Amino acid sequence: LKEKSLHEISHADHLKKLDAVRVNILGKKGPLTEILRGMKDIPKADRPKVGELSNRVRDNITEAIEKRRSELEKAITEKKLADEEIDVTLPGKPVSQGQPHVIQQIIDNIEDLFLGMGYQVIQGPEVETDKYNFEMLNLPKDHPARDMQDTFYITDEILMRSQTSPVQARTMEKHDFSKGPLKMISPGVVYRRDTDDATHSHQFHQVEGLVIDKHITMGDLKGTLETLAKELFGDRFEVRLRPSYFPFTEPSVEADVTCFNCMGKGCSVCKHTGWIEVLGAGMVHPNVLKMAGVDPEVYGGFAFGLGPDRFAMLRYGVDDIRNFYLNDVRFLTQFSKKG
Ligand code: FA5
Repeated sequence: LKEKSLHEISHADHLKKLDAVRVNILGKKGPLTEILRGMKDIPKADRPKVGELSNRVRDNITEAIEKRRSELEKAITEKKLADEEIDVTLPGKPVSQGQPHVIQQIIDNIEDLFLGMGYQVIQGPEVETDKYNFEMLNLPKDHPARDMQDTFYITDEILMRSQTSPVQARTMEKHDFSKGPLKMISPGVVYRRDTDDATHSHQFHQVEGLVIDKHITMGDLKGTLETLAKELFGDRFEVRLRPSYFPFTEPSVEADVTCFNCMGKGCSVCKHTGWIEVLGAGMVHPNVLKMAGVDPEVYGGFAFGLGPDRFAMLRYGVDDIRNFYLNDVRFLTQFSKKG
């Protein structure tokens, strides 16, 4: 019996089979239990011998089963590990990486340039009050120039800012001029009830710039704008300043850049003018300084507000501003920082 059992145990090739063998030999109906049950029919004198022998056989078999069980379990674990093995020498799957939006790339570029010239970068709220968006910028209620920027109103007093210029007023108010001049830029999103077309969006970006100090001149403004144009467009495009009107600057100018699409010849993108307007600027109006608590007899400065969306169109030859807002990844990945 022992030999037969040990043979069956060593040939059990998986755990279920081993268990069946165990039940067959050691179970209630197994041969060993049968022998022990039949003890009463054996002569008394032989009983201890038979008992001892059958116990030994049972111990041997139990031991063999346990040994075989751990062998089988070990084999299972080894197979599992072999299946899960990772070949670290295989080439990895390429992971597609995200990147800043092309307009954010232009804004980052502008920030780097101005930080290098000692400007601070300041953020302002997109939900603004009428006071900062208009009144503090020399645009009292019912001023006709308010129509220049058709505005989304939330209540009579609260609106979606139509320009980044309110950040000028907020910053001037807080600035301590005894500690030095004020030089800041403020990038952000603005909103207007403009009808969307190739160069207009109802939601777009602006970067405001402001410098207040003693003895600032129009020459400082011109030099700053030329540095900016060179940084962003290189020497490929011409920049022209033309007289304009903003209630918060006097005198005021607008800067145009050669239309990238027709290089000045005239096309539908530039409405046949040969130029694309990219920014408004001027010398800060004395009323604006006064309202912010700055003495216009002592201090003066320049301000500008540029449209990075238009800058991106010019730099990359994109003929419709709406492409920036459709968020088609095939369009956006063309402007990878690496490429
Ligand atoms: C202003 O918003 C003034 N706050 C700029 C300014 C600041 C002047 C400081 C003087 C001193 P304007 O409405 O022209 O000006 O807009 C400025 C720039 O924003 C434009 O030159 C253009 O580049 C961009 N822009 C204006 N409207 C849109 C639009 N609907 N979609 C895309 N870009 C626009």
